[in-house]
Amino acid sequence: MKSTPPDGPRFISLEGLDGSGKTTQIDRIVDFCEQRNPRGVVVTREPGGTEVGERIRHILLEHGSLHPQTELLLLFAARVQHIKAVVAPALALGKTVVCDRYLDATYAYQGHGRGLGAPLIDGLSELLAVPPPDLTLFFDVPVSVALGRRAGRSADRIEAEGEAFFERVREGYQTRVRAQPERFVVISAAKSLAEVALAVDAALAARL
Ligand code: T5A
Repeated sequence: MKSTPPDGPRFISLEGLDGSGKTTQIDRIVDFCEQRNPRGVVVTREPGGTEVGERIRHILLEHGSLHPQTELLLLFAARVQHIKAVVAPALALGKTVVCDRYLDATYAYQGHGRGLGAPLIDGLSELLAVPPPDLTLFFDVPVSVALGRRAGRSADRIEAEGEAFFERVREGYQTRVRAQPERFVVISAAKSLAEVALAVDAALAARL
């Protein structure tokens, strides 16, 4: 292949509360990345991104009871398959990978939201050699805004959690940002669609 991949970040994750608006911006992000990388862009998501991962996603999001540790291990099972089958091969080919949710969601939702703590997630990530993303766009919104955007839509098992759970999740994300500020760009996502789009453009122009 003659084209050269860009030097900048190629493994990009999008994070935020359910209803933060990250998925709404994904096409814009992908367009931007496609212009930067002649080798192409793979768009994917977690949990999911592979056939088995999508089946695990269904178990995770359908209603019913799951112990928090079971939830965590299912997420990692889906993640390992996703890394081995999708993320690592795409990066090896010089492509950019845009992933709707990844490892930071586990720290935020399972570590903080469910109260499992970070050391267990650190340990599993190290044991399974989970690669960190190069760049993470965190779409930050107050919980009330996220809940308002989801109003009228049926909630899955995780979305059915109460406000206090999502406050902990948001704190979890903010803790991750404070710990690794160089990897994150925080987008103030409570603004209008047009303003958020401009913030996304500025973040990508500065970092890619
Ligand atoms: N999970 C995932 C874990 O618990 N641990 C993990 O490790 C991982 C990887 C995934 C669930 O799995 C959990 C977290 C999640 O609960 P999902 O369906 O993929 O489930 O959930 P989300 O990725 O959160 O998808 P959502 O659609 O719920 O949220 P988004 O992507 O943040 O929001 P979006 O873009 O769909 O927008 C929501 C609504 O708001 C409007 C949109 O039009 C849409 O109607 N909107 C705006 N309105 C006004 N102003 C703006 N700026 C707006 N932006 C969007």
